[in-house]
Amino acid sequence: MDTTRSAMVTAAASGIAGVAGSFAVVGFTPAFVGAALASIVAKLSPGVVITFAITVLGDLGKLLNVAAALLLVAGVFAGLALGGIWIGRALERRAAAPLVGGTSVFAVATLLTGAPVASLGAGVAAALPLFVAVVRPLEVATGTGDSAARRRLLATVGTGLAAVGIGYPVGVSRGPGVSAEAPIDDSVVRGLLDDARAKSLDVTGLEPLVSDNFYTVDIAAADPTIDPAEWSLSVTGTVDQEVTIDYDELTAMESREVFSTLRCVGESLNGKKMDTALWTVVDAEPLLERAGVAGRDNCCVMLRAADGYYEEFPLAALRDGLLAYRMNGRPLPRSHGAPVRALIPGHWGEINVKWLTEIEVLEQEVDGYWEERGWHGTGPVKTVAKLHATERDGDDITVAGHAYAGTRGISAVEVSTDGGDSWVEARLSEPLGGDAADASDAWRQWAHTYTTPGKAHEVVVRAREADGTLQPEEESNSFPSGPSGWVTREMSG
Ligand SMILES: Nc1nc2c(c(=O)[nH]1)N[C@H]1C(S)=C(S)[C@@H](COP(=O)(O)O)O[C@H]1N2
Ligand SMILES: [Mo]
Repeated sequence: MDTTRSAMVTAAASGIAGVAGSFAVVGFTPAFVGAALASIVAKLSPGVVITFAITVLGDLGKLLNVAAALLLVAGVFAGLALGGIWIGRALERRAAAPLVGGTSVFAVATLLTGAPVASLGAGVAAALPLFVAVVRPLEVATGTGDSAARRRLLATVGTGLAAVGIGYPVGVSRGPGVSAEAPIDDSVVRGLLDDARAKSLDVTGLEPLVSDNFYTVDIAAADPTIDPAEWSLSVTGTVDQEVTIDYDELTAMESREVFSTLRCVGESLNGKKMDTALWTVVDAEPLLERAGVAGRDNCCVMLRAADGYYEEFPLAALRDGLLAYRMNGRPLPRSHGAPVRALIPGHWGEINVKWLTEIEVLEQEVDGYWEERGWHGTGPVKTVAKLHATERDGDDITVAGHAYAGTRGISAVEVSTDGGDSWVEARLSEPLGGDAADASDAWRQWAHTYTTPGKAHEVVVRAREADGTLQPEEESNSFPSGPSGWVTREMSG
């Protein structure tokens, strides 16, 4: 085999092994080269590209982002390996290939991730195929001429594949911990969750009042991993005195349970990025008081997070804000902002900052992460009634979904089965909460059963807020300030 081709194959094996080595050491965390590059690509992408990825591609966009980053980083590592091979040949020092290749992969990985230990995994793994190929004539490679070269190349590729075969499962085993499986020992929480289950309407395919599958939206490809013992939250900016509290102090504050719904400004009108959980929270206000912000009329605050995220919104909204550290009775999962996130009742998801580390009090408005990209998502949510489930029983058709109006509350959901000519009130789930939990920012379920008209027809759904206000009919896209309009669905007879 010609030496250029074998050098390329060796370099490719080295590149792939380097990625696998990084993954083996840290798993899918921000210190993994693939995740770091995916985040960098997403952060540098123009707003329109990101908006397209979110509103059109959804989860596929995220997958493509990570896949592209993996290819790119494996390619870069392969290029560095090739450089090592060439230098080795030029110097006629065979040991130079794994040394130069491995070291440069380590250096670039450290640059990308800022994590030298994880990058050591990348460097060492990338060096292995180079070592096999050029330094050590393995037993399998003893022999003469072409067949020896081919066998050596096989051993090289085998080394690369072995790195993936070992690195992948090892990295996966470093995934999120097992806290989500821990039993719920709080009987109040158990009672509230049981109550929510009992109040959930029984329609096939309708998600219960406490979501089984809570959506996630993240700017970074891999979520931060924060040890609660290392975490702290600071109130900074124009304050009388800066305040910093750690996890033990926060969880020792007076806490309560709230049912609260989150909805992403970037979702489609009848999309699936709206969910509800039972959160254990403390109020943000006592912290603001301690910082001397109580009497101030500062315009706004910037919330900052461990993933580099930042969102700015009115100080007034934070006065009603909550700091959540448990979700459905268990420690906040990593994917939802462990150990502590903000919940800002009635507002779009984006200012509900996860992995929260800093509250900066500002005197002037500035743009947050999404506003820099053209979105207007720092205000109250729009009212919506979604249609997600249909059930047929003989001539009976049941349609059902969730309705949410933030803290304005839902008083009714109205359904039309004739394209909007006539309307009837749907049945609503009992309000969540009661004495043991606040549910003033939680959705309701609705359902309506009717007899089929025997022909194709259009179902239309609309919500009324607690004060009777009807949600606007006019449709608008999610960009820039959230989807609005009445949800419609074509039904066969
Ligand atoms: N630190 C941080 N907080 C964040 C985000 C993020 O990317 N990083 N995404 C925001 C967006 S756009 C939404 S819609 C909500 C989603 O919260 P969830 O992932 O728990 O559903 O978190 C918000 N908080
Ligand atoms: Mo969002």
